[in-house]
Amino acid sequence: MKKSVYSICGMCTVRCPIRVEVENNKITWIEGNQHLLGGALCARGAAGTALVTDTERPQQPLIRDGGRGAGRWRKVSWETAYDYIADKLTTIKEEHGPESVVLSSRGGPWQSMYKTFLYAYGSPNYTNHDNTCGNNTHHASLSVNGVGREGFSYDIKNARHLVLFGRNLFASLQIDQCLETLDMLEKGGRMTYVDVRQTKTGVKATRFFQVRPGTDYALTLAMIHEVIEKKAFDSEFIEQHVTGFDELCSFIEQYTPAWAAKECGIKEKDIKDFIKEVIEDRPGVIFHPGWNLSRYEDSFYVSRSLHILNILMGNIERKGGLIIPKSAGDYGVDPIRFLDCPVPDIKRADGVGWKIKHLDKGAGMANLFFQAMEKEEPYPIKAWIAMRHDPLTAMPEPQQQKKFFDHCELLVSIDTHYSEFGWYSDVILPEATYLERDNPIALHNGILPRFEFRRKAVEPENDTKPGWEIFKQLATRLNLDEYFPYDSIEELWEWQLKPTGYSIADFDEKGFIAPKSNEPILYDSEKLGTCFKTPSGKLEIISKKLTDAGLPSLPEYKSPSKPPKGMFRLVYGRTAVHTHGQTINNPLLNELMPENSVWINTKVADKLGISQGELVKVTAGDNSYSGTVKALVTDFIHPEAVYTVHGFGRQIPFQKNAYHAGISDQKLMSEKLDHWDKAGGALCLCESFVTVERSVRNSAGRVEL
Ligand SMILES: Nc1nc2c(c(=O)[nH]1)N[C@H]1C(S)=C(S)[C@@H](COP(=O)(O)OP(=O)(O)OC[C@H]3O[C@@H](n4cnc5c(=O)[nH]c(N)nc54)[C@H](O)[C@@H]3O)O[C@H]1N2
Ligand SMILES: Nc1nc2c(c(=O)[nH]1)N[C@H]1C(S)=C(S)[C@@H](COP(=O)(O)OP(=O)(O)OC[C@H]3O[C@@H](n4cnc5c(=O)[nH]c(N)nc54)[C@H](O)[C@@H]3O)O[C@H]1N2
Ligand code: SF4
Ligand SMILES: [Mo]
Repeated sequence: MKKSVYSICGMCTVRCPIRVEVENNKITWIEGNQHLLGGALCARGAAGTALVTDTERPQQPLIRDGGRGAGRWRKVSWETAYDYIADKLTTIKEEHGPESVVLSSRGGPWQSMYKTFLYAYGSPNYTNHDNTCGNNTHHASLSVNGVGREGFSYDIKNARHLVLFGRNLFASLQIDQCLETLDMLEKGGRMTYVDVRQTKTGVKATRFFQVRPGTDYALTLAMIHEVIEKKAFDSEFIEQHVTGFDELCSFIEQYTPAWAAKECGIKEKDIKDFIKEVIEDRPGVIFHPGWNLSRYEDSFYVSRSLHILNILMGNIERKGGLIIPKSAGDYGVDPIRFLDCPVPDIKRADGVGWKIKHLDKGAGMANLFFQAMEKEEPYPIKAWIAMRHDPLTAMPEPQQQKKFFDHCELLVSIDTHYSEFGWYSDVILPEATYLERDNPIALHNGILPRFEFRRKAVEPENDTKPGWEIFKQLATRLNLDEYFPYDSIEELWEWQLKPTGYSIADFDEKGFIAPKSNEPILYDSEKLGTCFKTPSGKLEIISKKLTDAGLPSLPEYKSPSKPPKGMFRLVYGRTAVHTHGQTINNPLLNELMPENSVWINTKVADKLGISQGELVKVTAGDNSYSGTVKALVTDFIHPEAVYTVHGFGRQIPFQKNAYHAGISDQKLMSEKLDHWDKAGGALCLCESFVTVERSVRNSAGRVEL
């Protein structure tokens, strides 16, 4: 029997809309939803077929038999696993209080389910991956605009100039934005790309700045300087919506393009020429504020200054600029319902919200729970449930983390794969893959909002279960049933959709429900004035929230330290064909990229006697870890830096393709678990230095015995 199913890709958390063809419960084709993506999909999206058939993922619930990490697992029924977890959670609650449980997840539109479970159980300690991803960007936007990272959509298609600071769009993919960028470039638009190395995005750009690592703030300051000097800003917009412009003007005087050129290692004339282009293209110039900016000590301020540049352009709520995402309500449709439970009124164990007041307490800071585990301050942490989160891959120093996790009595991994955390945990609950399960309905806010949901394409290959069922079952055993008012997914969908007047059948035609009108709504200036949730209600160049926290809004620029002699700054990123560590073992994607390499500048490599493709040994600054991979020798990386792709160097013996293939960047980041940006709340992952040497394993170096 053949069928076609609209769903949502789950190979990464971008969640592209897809259409899946199925024949006799086998997937024969996956493509991007024609109505939204014209069929486009990335390699990982297409490799979803291999995820379903992958036999090296957990196939039934597992309870640890040997020591943590020893890999001895007892196969158990779902009933046994649920009972085991519920019993432990009940005892932990009695002995240490409900707040001693942390639940981390990957965020996203389904997080209300996980939060509801945790909050109903009685713990405020929800967290996610954002301390190693978008925290700096999120808090930068909050401090300037009063809305978080998701507070703007980018109208790239209609822009005239897209400016990207290490936002490597064509490798660190988001398919709809890639398509829009290609359209924009084809229409004659421009793209400026800034990185310490050349990338898939840089080669498509009309202007490329290769900067010294960690000097982006200098470049953004010079750009602001030049925009102000050339009066290339929207004074009417600033007058109406912005505070702190005069302070900015006096602060910026010292940061000339000539100064920045020296600092960043680029040409003064190129900065000035860039601003000439900006003047021609304004207001359709988008300064992308970054995504994963867990990089440098001042990355938060880089993102803030990119927001300030957007403000100067006056591009907010303008065609080709930053658009406030519209919800169903803007189109006269009542919102869908989500599972919900108030956050328990207990101080968070990571200190966010009471000790650290200026950071968003929604997800707090995952790494700060480790201190609570060790010191039992403000109270003990005794359990960690990781739902679609792999702390040992996502955060640095996994060996150190394991010592902290040993203070816990219960570690649960709810995952489709064996994650590094799962392998170290006590119970693995295997979730059915995204192609084998339904998900609750989600709201996709955007320039054009839509309701969407993930629909099961095939029956599960193994004894795995969907998340909505896992949380319902656990909730039932803990007497939290009232927060999960459904027995089947159909009942949950119906409950969610009730206020909207739509039914599930309304998704059949296109796979989503969008407002009838295809015309984006743009708020007028008056309505716009009500959108910025800052203390003053305006866009704040000088943020009251930061000032109250004793933090500067416009700090003086500090030059990043040079690598110690014989060392290199380790920079990292993604490849278009893998998602973090989770796809390394996928047979199709592993074939495309079985291991990572280390990029190193040609001149530096020459000095070290390293040739193209030779093996090099890379060692962490504190000698705690080293790994050997091939060198990629290129002119197109700054000599102070070496670069590698994140996700490799995995240590799960069951994953034969991935096991010990390549090096693990998180293990090379010594002493970074507690090195974080106090203003932005993200770890400073690029503030790590490593040594690189020619490996003795190269043939010419081998000694005949
Ligand atoms: N050193 C270093 N650290 C980094 C990064 C880096 O580049 N270098 N990148 C940072 C960034 S940007 C991010 S976002 C984080 C990512 O860190 P994480 O959020 O931990 O990583 P993911 O790979 O997205 O997924 C986590 C887990 O979700 C599982 N998973 C995938 N699909 C499903 C599903 O459908 N259901 C369930 N239950 N589980 C599923 C995967 O198997 C994986 O084990 O890492 C950050 N940390
Ligand atoms: N294929 C694929 N796509 C993905 C993901 C994936 O795993 N795989 N993950 C998704 C997620 S979770 C995220 S957060 C996004 C991340 O998307 P991006 O924010 O674009 O992040 P990275 O890939 O980490 O890009 C890092 C780039 O920053 C550069 N860089 C390092 N130091 C500097 C510097 O000093 N200045 C500048 N200007 N650049 C510097 C690096 O060389 C690298 O090219 O990608 C998303 N898309
Ligand atoms: S970017 Fe690729 S892997 Fe991620 S959701 Fe879209 S198609 Fe899937
Ligand atoms: Mo991320």
